[in-house]
Amino acid sequence: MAKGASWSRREFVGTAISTAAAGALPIHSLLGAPTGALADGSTANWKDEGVLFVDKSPYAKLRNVPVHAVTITEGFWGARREINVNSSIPSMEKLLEANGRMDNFLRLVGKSDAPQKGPVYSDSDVYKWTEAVGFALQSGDRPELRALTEKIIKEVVAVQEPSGYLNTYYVGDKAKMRMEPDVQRWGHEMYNLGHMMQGAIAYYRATGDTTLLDACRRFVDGYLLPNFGPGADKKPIFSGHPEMEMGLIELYRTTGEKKYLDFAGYFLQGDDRIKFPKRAYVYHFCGIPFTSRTHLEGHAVRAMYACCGATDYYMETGDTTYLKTLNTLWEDLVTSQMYVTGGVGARSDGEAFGDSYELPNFTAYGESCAAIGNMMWNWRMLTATGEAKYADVIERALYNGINSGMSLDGTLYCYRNPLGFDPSGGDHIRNPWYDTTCCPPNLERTFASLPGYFYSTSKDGVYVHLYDNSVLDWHLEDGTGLKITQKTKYPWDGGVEIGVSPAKATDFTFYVRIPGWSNGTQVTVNGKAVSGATAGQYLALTRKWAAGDVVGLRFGMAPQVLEANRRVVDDFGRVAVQRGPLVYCLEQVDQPAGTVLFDVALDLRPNAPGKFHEEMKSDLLGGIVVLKHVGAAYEKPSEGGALYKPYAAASAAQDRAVELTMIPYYAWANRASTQMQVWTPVIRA
Ligand code: FUB
Ligand code: ZN
Repeated sequence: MAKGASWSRREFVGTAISTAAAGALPIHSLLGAPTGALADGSTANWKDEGVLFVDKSPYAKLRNVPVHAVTITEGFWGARREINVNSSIPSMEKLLEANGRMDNFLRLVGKSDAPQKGPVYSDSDVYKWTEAVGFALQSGDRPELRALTEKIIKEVVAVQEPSGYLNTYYVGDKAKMRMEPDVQRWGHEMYNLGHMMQGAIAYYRATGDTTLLDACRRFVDGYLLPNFGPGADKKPIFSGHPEMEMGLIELYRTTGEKKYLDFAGYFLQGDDRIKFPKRAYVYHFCGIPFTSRTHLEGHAVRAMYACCGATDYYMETGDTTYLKTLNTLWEDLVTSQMYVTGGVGARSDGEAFGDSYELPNFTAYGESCAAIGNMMWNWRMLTATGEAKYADVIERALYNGINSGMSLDGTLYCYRNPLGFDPSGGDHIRNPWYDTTCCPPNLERTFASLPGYFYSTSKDGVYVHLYDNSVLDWHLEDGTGLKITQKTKYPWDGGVEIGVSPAKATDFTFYVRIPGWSNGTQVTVNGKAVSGATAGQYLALTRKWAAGDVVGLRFGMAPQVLEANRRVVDDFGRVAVQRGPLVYCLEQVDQPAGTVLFDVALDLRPNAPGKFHEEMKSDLLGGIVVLKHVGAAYEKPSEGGALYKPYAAASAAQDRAVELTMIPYYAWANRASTQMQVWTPVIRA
């Protein structure tokens, strides 16, 4: 099996170098198939593969549109993406270097003396960063960034052993631990490889370069498949941290090699030759049949990534037991496990889902990676079914619980994304680096891939899921060229003008997403009103579309006050405010002097002075709409008061009016470290 386990360092370095030379060979030299050729004989068009390549997936209702086909121009996401590619991605590369992530590779080929640094999953940081670059380059070449990434990829593949094994942690003395049951459980070997595949595929789809992809295939074909799997002559695997499943299925889609799909199915099924305590199957969210699950539990990122892999598996196999389980888990998500921000994973302890309705605010974990996993899963469910409810979750997570994860200047990151915060506890919520730095490059790959989430095509037309200034330059599934242009100030304003221009007049359906939060939506086609817009559905506009057609959308953006299910005890007696897709919060720094944030309430009594007054502040937090609200502050501050006292009904006389200012949640913690809350007490009557 892993011969490298017993090699001396000298032998190891020598063979690693020869493997590096092999890594430069085109894929056919190693695997007997011409570069870009799929197993079914067709030729891969790597440039035109989307975030997911589902064009041949029999049970995917929608196809992805390649990232390069959508150009997001200036506006909300345009600004975020500029910062991502100009600041976040380059600064993260420097941090990866500075924190030894590349030395971990270089040491193994004698190019660095630095000791191993970082946790067992440190290689994945480099792969996620590579994936971010891959997506960024899909939007247009950046020669310097490409050259740097090529160099990094070469440094990575240089350490691959002849067996195909590639991991910088289980080397030297630790090599003998490879794939031991406890290492499978905690060692992240499969997790690292899953991220390597995703990074390799994104980079391949940007450049056609298969160097990293070849290395992934060598790992799977040379090391894993001959030794591990369901057969009696093979050892069992426990994936430990789901991730590998979706990596393998994308590898299947990229190469057409069914063995990768089958291997993913094996992971999703679990292997009962491995016996761990019951809690392991909860925490790791793998190891037992995925289809036996009825509840989201355990480590949130693991659960979300497992759901991604399972949805991918359903799209390839049509196995309805998977779909049934996915539907059950999704209902669990949206009825009792998801924050209003789209964040998931309530507990810090175990970075885990809590019990149903356990959604604390101040102690919320809401890891950025988990919100990203939520978006990725819902993207797969949307792709499988074409149902708008999944796009609603994507938008909620993206604008709020994901977008909060990166500072406005793109250099600081949240690991936790709580919905209430008091800095007096000493918690630094945004940091440039974490030793477990899973979230920063995850955020970077997400923002870099964003153009790929705007549209999908179907047999009968095209779907628009997200709104922002952008140009789609693509085609219908019958090959007819299609240009779609969006002009909007979304999410600040609910108007969107969409130019729809097929290369020739063509009958098709343009599915326009009417967000679940919207009400009173008005839709026009070439100035004529169209009825039928229903919140939380796609409006099907079927006609002969011709160059110059224009769809007008106007979503009501009046702020909405939300209350949580009463079972969410932490939100009881409190409300949250949402405007369009954005959830709002209060930060202490915006409130009038002398007002203590944790002693205020929103005043929603029928005769209260005013509900919410909107003000565009171009010079604040990158340009935001703030909401002003005349609320109430308790005359007697609660701090220092009795912990318990006889109950007395609240009376207006105990309060004084105070003008409160709310900002979008994603923008919190970008100024001084200050108190924050999303769910605020309310005076109702
Ligand atoms: O275990 C790898 C990553 O580190 C997980 O996905 C995150 O939750 C963090 O624990
Ligand atoms: Zn993370």
